[in-house]
Amino acid sequence: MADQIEIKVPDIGDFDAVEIIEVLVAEGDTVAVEDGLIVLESDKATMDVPSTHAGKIVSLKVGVGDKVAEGDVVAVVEAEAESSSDDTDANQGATEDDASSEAADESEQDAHASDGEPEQAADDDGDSEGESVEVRVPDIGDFDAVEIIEVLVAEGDTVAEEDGLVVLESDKATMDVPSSAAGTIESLKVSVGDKVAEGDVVAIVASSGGTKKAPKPEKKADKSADKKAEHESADIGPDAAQKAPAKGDGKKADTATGEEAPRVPASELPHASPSVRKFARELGVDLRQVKGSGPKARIVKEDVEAHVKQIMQGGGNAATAGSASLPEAPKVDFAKFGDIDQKPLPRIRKLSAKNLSRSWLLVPHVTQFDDADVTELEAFRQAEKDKHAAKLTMLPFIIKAVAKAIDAFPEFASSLTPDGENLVMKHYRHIAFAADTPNGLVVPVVRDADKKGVVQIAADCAELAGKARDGKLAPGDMQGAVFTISSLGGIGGTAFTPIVNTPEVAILGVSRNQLKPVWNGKEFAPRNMMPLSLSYDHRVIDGAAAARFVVHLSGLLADPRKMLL
Ligand code: CAO
Repeated sequence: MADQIEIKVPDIGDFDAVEIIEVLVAEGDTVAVEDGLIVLESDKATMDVPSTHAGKIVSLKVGVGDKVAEGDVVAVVEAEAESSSDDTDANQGATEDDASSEAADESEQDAHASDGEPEQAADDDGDSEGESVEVRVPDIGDFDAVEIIEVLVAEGDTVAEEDGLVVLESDKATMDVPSSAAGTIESLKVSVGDKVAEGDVVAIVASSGGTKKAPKPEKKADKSADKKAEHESADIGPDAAQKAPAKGDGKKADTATGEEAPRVPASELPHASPSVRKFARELGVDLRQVKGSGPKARIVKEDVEAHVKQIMQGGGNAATAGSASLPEAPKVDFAKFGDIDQKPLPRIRKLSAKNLSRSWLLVPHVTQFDDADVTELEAFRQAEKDKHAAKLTMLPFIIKAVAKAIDAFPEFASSLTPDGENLVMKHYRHIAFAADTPNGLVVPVVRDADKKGVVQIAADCAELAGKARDGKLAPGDMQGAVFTISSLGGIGGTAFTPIVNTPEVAILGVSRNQLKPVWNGKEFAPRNMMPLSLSYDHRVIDGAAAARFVVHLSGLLADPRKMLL
């Protein structure tokens, strides 16, 4: 029988409570030994946590925004026989606990062996302008003599603090060594293929000031205090704690707005270092479309740059062809005009900003407006709303009606293939709804809305909205939607133009109901009208189809009995 193995965060060195910035797999995926499961980012480095066993992910224990430390369980893998990367686990009967306690013992030894934080030439007060700063390999935990697989800078390059200088790869992880100072690379001390260990000098940076505080050796002597301090500093960041879908790059969990791109099994994930994946993410590049020129077809930074250049020159795929290069936003010194301050964007807002701009740039949007007469529906809702455990708002009725309307217009549950040649028709009816949270916009998904009654959908919405508010949505809660509803009806407004949540092809905006005089053939009668704003991808949906869809949907909302047919 297959063993269920817990994959835990290894000794990741001088880090405590590190944030997960990317989840590379989803439950049900098959992974090989060494396949990255998640990407961690501290203030010192970005690193992958790879699987120690090959097999199927039966349970994923973390999501984007979670903070994890050594020993935390990342996932449970139903292991294939002979799959462990751990030599000590040659005995197939060994339990994961055995394996991990051995690993923990080893880590412990390493931790002691590596006591003493690498010293850096920077001043602790951060005022180091004009100084030469030695950037050294930090405490990288359970690693010794790790190979440099990529050098990201050259002498003379200007770097910002935190820019990756080299990428290290051990049998357990790939990680960047970032610069601890902003400035110019005065001299580079390593090259690809070199093996380095903690404390080795990677480069000397002529600091332009603002050097990051170098950790003192004595800090390491009191590791608990050190970890506490780091924990505190980690907490300064946006406490998003919001699990986003594991998707995009390997269903990269890097969107908070729901679907970004079809999830990719871990086995098909592009081979790239964390820094390159981060770079690609920042540019909105799907690494699966980039050809790797590095060893074993690994994608290097230049490949991503070349890919972007090709697209900007009009050589992209159908989805991006014709894009012209965009003018850069001007840098304005607002302080010239008055008092200002600056605050970091929460992670979720940054992620949704990226997805929204990509969608807005790539999708030719049209918005179709209509008013649905919900007089009968609202009377029915009022009569029913206190009879059920979950709050019966308009939203569950709208979700049900949309699922039903899609049955009549199935292209509203389609996606354009990236080459623009085909439509993927989806035969399931998972409907997403935008939820406003203190950390930004998230888009949880009600599954199989066509097969559920409105009361059940209301219960699902209440549960998902609660999880969204508490930052507890699991990756799976935000994946797989075919259509999104953005309801601002509880807030107000008469109409708006929502942005399609690509790769979906349409989104329904709902505004606040209004009593309006409606001509019934004899007289104006007061009717409760719900404003609908349907934005759609005009590459996939024609204006006539959109108008028919909205009219059909309005008909369902006007006479809820039709939803039963
Ligand atoms: N007209 C009038 N009243 C409406 C309405 C409408 N179209 N839609 C909802 N309401 C009412 C509800 O019935 C409820 O009233 P009662 O308390 O008297 O029953 C009240 O407004 C508040 O509803 P709600 O917000 O608690 O529940 P909901 O099901 O309507 O919405 C959710 C849930 C999660 C969608 C909502 O809370 C939310 O986050 N909305 C914002 C979504 C958003 O930000 N969209 C923009 C995305 S960018 O395109």
